Amino acid sequence: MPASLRGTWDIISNVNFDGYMSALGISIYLRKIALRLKLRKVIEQQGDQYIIKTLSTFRNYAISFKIGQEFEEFTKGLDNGHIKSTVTWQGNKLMCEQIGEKKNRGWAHWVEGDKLHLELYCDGEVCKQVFKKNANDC
Ligand code: ECB
Repeated sequence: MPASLRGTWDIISNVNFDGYMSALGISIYLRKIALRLKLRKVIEQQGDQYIIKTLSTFRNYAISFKIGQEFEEFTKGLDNGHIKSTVTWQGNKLMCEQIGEKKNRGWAHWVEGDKLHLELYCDGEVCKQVFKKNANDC
């Protein structure tokens, strides 16, 4: 069983977020705002059921899913896309495939030591984010 992703995690690095957002068709205006945000992930898990919240001072975003079960995702407040998403474990990585208008879209989460890693994929662009466990979260 891979390391638990559960907890509250605060971003410490964010590489090529702008490239990822550009691939999603986000306007320069929103990208400039988004690039300044200190993103937080709050991940809850009960068995195969997960909730992943992305929190910021500007907007929040949340998904809820069960491992291996396709769900309809509406990326409200992001690129406002309707996609079909499926999350599975591939080794120690929690991988999401997001089928829709955008090619090669998805993400991967994994834990290494006390860090949560995230890669966001869209149309050949890869954004790499790293989060550290929030000090108030045991
Ligand atoms: C929700 C905080 C970011 C708000 C940014 C606002 C405007 C920019 C519009 C789109 C930017 C594209 C993506 C935002 C980046 C992170 C949000 C969630 C990324 C994601 O798919 O996370 C997964 C994996 O943790 C779970 O939804």
